[in-house]
This record gives sequence, C-alpha cells and structure tokens, in this order.
Amino acid sequence: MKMKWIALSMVFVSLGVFAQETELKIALPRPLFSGTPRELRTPNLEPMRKPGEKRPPIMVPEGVKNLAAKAEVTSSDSEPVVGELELITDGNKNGEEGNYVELSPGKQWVQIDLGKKAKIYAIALWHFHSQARVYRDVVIQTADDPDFITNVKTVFNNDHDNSSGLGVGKDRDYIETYEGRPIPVPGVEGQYVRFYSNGNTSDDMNHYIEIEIYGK
Ligand SMILES: [Ca+2]
Ligand SMILES: [Ca+2]
Repeated sequence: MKMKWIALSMVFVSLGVFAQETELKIALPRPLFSGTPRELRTPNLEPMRKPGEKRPPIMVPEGVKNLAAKAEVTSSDSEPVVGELELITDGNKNGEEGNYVELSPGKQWVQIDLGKKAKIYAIALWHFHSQARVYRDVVIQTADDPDFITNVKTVFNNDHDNSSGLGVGKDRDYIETYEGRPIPVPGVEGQYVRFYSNGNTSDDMNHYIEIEIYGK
C-alpha cells in the first residue's frame, strides 16, 4: 500500500500537481476615470463586473517574474506616430499623455523578445486608460523565432469574426481601465510574444502603455 502511494506521489510530482502556486500580484497605476463608461458600440463585449466585484485571481508557480521588464520591443510600425516603443516595457503604467506609444491605423503589432525561451504563465497589458474604450481584434501569440514561423501559439484572441485574418477568437472584447488586462497563460513556451490590435472604438489608432509577461 505504502509503495503504491509513493509511486502515485511521484507521478503527481512529475505532472506538477503538487507544484507550489501563488496568486500573481500586479501593481496597478492610478485610475483616470470612474463610474460607468458611456455605451460602447462593439459586438462581443464581455459582461460588466458588478460594482465591487474583483477579478478572479491568477495563480502562477512560485518564482515567476515579469520577463518583459526593459525587454526589447519591435513593431509592424517601426516609427510610431507618438512616443517610443521603449515606453511599452519601461515599467511606467500611468495613463496620462506622454506615457503611451501610438502606432499607425489599422492592424498593427508590437513584439517583445524575452531574450531566451521561457515558460509563460500570465500576461498583463495596458493599451490606454484615460478614457473607456475597446481595442479591436486583440490577438496575442508566442513563438520561438522573431518571424513567427516556429512553434506559434495563440494565447488570447478576441477577433470573433476573423477580420484580422489570424483565426476566429473565442475571447471577449473588454473595456480598457487602469487595471489593464491580466491574462492567464497555461505555461506556454516561447521566446517572442506578439500583440496585435486593429484600432479601437474611439479612433483607428493603436496604443500601448505597458506590457508585462510573467514567466520563468
Ligand atoms: Ca510604460
Ligand atoms: Ca474583428
């Protein structure tokens, strides 16, 4: 009987069932608006949280950290309209003017090189938060190479009608706030993480304030 338990425990350990998990703590910037946002005309919008309702926690293995801090950022728009790509990984999440990069209209992406292959457990993303708006066709993919040919995996996709051509996504549209968008990722391996968007409900431009990629 004892031997059976030892054998079973070894299986569990190898499966990571007993791995220590901890709640991911994400530092948030100052809110820039409060109350109910004006009606946003977008299909596929997720239901509003009730007042006071917290987001479900994201559980991650112990020792996970933000691998995107000060990491190199490239983009489909190498000469942003406003700001610099470095703003996306500089650690500043404040929503005021001067803290965001603005990319050209239509479908654009930014890409973060983690420096080496990593296991990713969560992503937090702030597009813009001085006004309630929804960014369209938010798609996040990981890959082993900067051209996104090898081991490409989609970890978030709210392009429900495939208008960006990356496949039909099952995630919902969401309203930008100071909380950004924390996204759980099931230990997906990759070195490069690419973030697509395709304009927003206020204009056709694409904005980023900060991206965090938690892994190890
Ligand atoms: Ca920033
Ligand atoms: Ca779409």
